[in-house]
Amino acid sequence: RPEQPDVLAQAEEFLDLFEKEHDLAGTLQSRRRWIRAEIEATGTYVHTTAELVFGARVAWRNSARCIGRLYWKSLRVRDFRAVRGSAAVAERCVDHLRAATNDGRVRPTISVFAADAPDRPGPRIWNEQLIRYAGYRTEDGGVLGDPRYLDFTETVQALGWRPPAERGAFDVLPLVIDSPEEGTRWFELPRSVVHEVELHHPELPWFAELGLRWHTVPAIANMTMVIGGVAYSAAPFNGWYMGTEIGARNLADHDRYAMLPEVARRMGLDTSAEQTLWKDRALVELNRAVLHSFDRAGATITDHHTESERFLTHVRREEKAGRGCPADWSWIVPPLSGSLTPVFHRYYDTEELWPNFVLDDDAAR
Ligand code: HEM
Ligand code: NRG
Repeated sequence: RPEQPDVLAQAEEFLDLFEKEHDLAGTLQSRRRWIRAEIEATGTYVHTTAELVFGARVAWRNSARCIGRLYWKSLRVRDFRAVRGSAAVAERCVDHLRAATNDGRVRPTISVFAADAPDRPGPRIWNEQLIRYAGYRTEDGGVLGDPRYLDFTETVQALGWRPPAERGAFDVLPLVIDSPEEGTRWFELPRSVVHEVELHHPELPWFAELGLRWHTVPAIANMTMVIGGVAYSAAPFNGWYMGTEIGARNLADHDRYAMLPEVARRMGLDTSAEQTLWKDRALVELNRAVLHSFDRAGATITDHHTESERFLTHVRREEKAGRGCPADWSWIVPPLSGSLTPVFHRYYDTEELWPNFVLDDDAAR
């Protein structure tokens, strides 16, 4: 097996880290021998529960694009490594949403399904996130719903999913799960686990008439978690939203819901020239509506100022612990009022550390 030395080297490196951060220096000799033998026999090895929990938390800690890492130690890890069939995975994902949503008081959570083994790949979740909205091409050449999921919506329809009789801008897509045992199947999410917030504005009464809404929980489902050379290809995780993700990107980007022209028109802004800054003004009100509505609904959300301060607290804590904190400036700086947040005014380590999350395509490391 050509991948063996690589797995072994990565396992050793992970055990080093585990020992170091648990004050166990040099005490895991028998565990190391065991892992070596297991890799020789099977090409891979099975993490202990403690290794899995630590590994998942550190994978979050090492996610250079994530501004929300201050609470990495409190990640809840659900161990479903014995689960590999498509239907069983879907059932646990539904459960994940229920537990993580917690009636709106969101809890950072990861569910870990069967890992890839040399002769037996683990299950895969095709959805980018557990909750996403369908996008449909309309007869007039426009799009209804989220344009980002036009292709995915077509794919699930080809698999047999049927959109609601009356299509809307926020139709929740089904889960699509692929496993070697059961193949590719789709599963409708029960409405009861899809917590959503209807958007309104603290001062602009017409805002609610736009009919905008968003789901409370962002749960990334298509990344592979790599711990000590073991690839967990299905390991959906969630935290809570930073408001700008919804207000400055999902609802504002011209290739997403593109709401700025409509918001500006309703605000009565002069849209005849860029230099009136009508886009900027509409963007602020859209973001205020997101934060205000989530708050009113008792749904966890943070603003970009608070989350930026927290992130720098995290960086300082990591330095105190004798660690660097890899961060990707272009992802960390919020897409609204960047220079008003302290994360804008500095540079970061860029070294890639493991464990980590990778997008499926480059999961090989
Ligand atoms: C990316 C915030 C929790 C892992 C991001 C981004 C934000 C963010 C704003 C950038 C997203 C974008 O621009 O599209 C938060 C907040 C959290 C949180 C506020 C609250 C607790 C978590 C958790 C994990 C995680 C629990 C994993 C266990 C990641 C990863 C990315 C990311 C891997 C990069 C995703 C990609 O490459 O597309 N996060 N996050 N985050 N976060 Fe977090
Ligand atoms: N921007 C994406 C979500 C990416 C991850 N963001 C988080 N992750 N907050 C969107 O849906 O808008 N998290 O695990 O909390």
